[in-house]
Amino acid sequence: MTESKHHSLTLSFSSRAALPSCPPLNAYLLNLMTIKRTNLCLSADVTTTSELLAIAEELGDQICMLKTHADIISDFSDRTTTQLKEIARRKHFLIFEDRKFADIGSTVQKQYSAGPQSIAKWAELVTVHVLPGPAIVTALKQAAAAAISSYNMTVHTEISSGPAANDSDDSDSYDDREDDSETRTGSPTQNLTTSTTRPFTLRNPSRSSENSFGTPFDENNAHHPVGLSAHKETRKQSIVSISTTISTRSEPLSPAPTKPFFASIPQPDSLDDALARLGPIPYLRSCLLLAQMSSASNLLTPEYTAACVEIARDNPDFVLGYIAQRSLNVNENDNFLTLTPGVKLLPEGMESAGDGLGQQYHSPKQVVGRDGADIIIVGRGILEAEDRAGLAARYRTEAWSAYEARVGARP
Ligand code: 6AU
Repeated sequence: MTESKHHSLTLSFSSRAALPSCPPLNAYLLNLMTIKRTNLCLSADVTTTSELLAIAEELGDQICMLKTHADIISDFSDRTTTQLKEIARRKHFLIFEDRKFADIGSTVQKQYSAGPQSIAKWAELVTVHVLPGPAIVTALKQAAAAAISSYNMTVHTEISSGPAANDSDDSDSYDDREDDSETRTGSPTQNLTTSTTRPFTLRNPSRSSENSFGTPFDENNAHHPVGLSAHKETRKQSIVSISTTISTRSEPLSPAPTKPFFASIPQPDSLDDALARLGPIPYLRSCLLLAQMSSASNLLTPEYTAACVEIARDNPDFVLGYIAQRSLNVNENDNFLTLTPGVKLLPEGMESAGDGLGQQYHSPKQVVGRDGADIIIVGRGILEAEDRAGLAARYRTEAWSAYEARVGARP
């Protein structure tokens, strides 16, 4: 079978999503692309949070994926990712942190899950160099599984109250105990019992709090004695001795989907209806292997690329696909996605271009139609344009038309 005839080059994205072996995040993305009619990934290589959020807001409807370089954002913080995720949820695109991991397993686990970036919390996708060997992928897969089970939890908080074991109306110790109750923190699953002598109002004795799918609960807030408020000013009028027991327990939310969501897009269907049927972005994690680079004279040899493909085949449940210059699907079971950077709209008749710093560009039509890319990654071709929305629309249309022509969806 020749590479150009591989089924991943001729099947529609929704048909590839429906293949029984297609992992859930791949299936979600392929269906999302089909519904939004876009195979454009915006490379949002900007240096401030406000620029990042503005471009996500402006272009979010046109893309299937937004790629970040968190380490170039000067004011990167939790606020950056919280707000970016809110836009991604509303505008339906995946977030892809182009971290290019390249260290030993133990180190990449920490780079992925900890530190100021805590990438595993907010990015569905990351890039990985396989230079250190296959353990880099299995280590990240392990860290991703830990992140998913840690955040895919519901937290119930229960509060009960009863008479205090040691009643006291000592007004000096009252103030001390109140301070304690305000600063209490703890682990996700525990019981806290506090005894206090104070006037109180019980607002909601059986309140339970749940986090939403994919939204980490705030550990610091999880153990505050919700529902109780002390009123010092009424203390002299009525003093009540109580003991409050606060227990929190964590349990899994509905498990992450394990099957493709649906095989085909029902027609006719409005965009909003189809997106609603697809559902929210699942809390799943995958990676992309850097199998080929776009830069001139790079050192990723054909042997290196072949080794990359073997590592992907060994980990199809965590490797969504490749950063590559052409499709690397050859075997019958290969259904990896090919994401291609180094893409620019080129003047008529021009075959390629560069940026003077090693980057090499080809047109959307060349990379999708001729070389089998599924998704184009475009940065400066859009970011540096005066009319960014207009340029994004052109890249989107060119790449989507090339895909449709490739799979025969259009004559
Ligand atoms: O469109 P550009 O040239 O402005 O930006 C291309 C983006 C940059 C690069 O870091 C990235 O794509 N990139 C990658 C990725 C995605 O890993 C690999 C590669 O070989 N070439 C490349 O440009 O953010």
